[in-house]
Amino acid sequence: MDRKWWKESIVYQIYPSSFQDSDGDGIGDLNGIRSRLDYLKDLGVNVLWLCPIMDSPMDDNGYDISNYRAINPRFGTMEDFDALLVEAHQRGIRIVMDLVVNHTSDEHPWFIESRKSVDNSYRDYYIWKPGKDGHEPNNWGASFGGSAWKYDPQTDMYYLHLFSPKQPDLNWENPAVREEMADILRFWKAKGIKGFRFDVINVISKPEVYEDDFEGDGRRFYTDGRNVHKYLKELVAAGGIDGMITVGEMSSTTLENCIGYTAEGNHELTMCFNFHHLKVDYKNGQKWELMPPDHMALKKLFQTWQEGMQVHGGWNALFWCNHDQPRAVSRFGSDTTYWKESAEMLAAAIHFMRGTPYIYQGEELGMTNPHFTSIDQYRDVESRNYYKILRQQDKSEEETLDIIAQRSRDDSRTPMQWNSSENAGFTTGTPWIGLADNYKAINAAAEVDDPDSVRSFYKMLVHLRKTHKVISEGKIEFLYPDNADLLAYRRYGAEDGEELLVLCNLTEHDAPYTLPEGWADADKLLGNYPDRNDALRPYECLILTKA
Ligand code: TEU
Repeated sequence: MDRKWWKESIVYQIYPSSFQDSDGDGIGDLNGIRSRLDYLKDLGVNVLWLCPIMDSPMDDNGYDISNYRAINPRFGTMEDFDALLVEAHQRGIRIVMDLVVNHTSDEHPWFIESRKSVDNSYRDYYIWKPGKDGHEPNNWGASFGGSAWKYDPQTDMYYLHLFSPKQPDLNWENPAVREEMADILRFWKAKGIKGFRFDVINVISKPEVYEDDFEGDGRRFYTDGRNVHKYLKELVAAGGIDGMITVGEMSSTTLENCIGYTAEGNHELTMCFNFHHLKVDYKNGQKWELMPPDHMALKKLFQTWQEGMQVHGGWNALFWCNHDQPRAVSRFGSDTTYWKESAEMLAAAIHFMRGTPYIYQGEELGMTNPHFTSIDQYRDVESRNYYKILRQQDKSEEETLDIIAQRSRDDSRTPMQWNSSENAGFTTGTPWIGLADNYKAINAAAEVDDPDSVRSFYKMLVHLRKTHKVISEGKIEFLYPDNADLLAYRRYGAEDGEELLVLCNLTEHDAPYTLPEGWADADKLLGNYPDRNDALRPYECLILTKA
């Protein structure tokens, strides 16, 4: 069985602005991360994914890059980065860089040149179109609200921006753009980077014709676009990164494309994020319309993607949370009565699946949404835009803030909770964003030495992945398809012959079940309740093992 190192790895995602501040300016930085490497080594993770640290005006918190070969001074210097890399490697930890290739900042020199004139040598680095009847070139919408086009008076034309107007989309049909990106990969590979996370990589290939979309916001025309696989193969080869850990963020993608992106013989990426399972609480498929998570839809999506990728040699990134998502325990579990049980059940539910698990900073502590009560507490461009949009839709202040509190990307961007001291030990200054209201109870100091803490449960999950090959190498089969409360699957078929049965109660009430034949005498490998019970208790996970 193939033993690619990233199949046995656990990736820890760091949002640098909120992880650890070392110089008291209220913003997390590289030296702060370096000071916490022993905490990460103790957790057992062996890969760190750093959200963007390259130079940026921070309109979208670093996903608007103005210099791909310089460190953003707010996070430190290139020397600080080199020191972090050395000390991480000394601990057997590899660093993965977040690379934003679909767009740049509008303050990048390429765009500053491009907008100067229609015959500028950088004009075709971006996507410029004339208006139509005095309006935008088409009716596409931007992810953060409004039109996907911004008018630029300098040349009386519009440029495309799928995200904020300060994030102009690059023109990947231009070979010069593709070579620029390959050279950036070569630069960071030479620095000692061991992998890359590619931001919205599946929208880089745009259509030949930019037609109106009367069925949606235009994404169907550029998602998994006509040349995306060709460009990815070319980028990986020219960047010299084949065989590194490379993970693509795939917005609104399909199983078929993700098999194409990650099947080893395709020499594209090693794994990818898809987000379908994180939309089961989107009413009418809309992020800003609330509904409780649809557990049956969640089960079916996990089964479809896990079993589908397995058949064709694809590889999943396994995650509940990242810097764009609310905290999982608040969203799919319980912030209150069953906080610990639900945090642990959610972790077990994905860590025993087929793929590479990702732990988002603070997830291992059971960090929750911050429960902000005013729009002034939010920093995210998307959240602040949608506050205005929702209020314009005549939603009350209270209803609007309730929606924002449950959906904002800032929910996962509040400072890491290290201890119960002021600002949770994150900074000695004023934090750039407020803390969650429960940091005095939920923090690393309270959990590191507690064998029954959420963090200790995560530490055990990491250990089991390294010691039970069936987890990283085995096949997967989902069970109880008609039981909406029970997420259950079997792992089997690895060289060591071990079989696992993973049972998770997704609800806050008891979930009766009957063990499959042949499992009555199986041993308990892990659980989040101290004993056994006929029915699964609220948010109970139970993992059984047999040879
Ligand atoms: O996210 C792309 C993306 O799909 C999300 O931003 C999503 O559209 C948004 O959260 C609405 O729900 C990537 C990065 O992860 C994100 O932080 C950036 O803002 C975005 O790309 C633009 O670079």
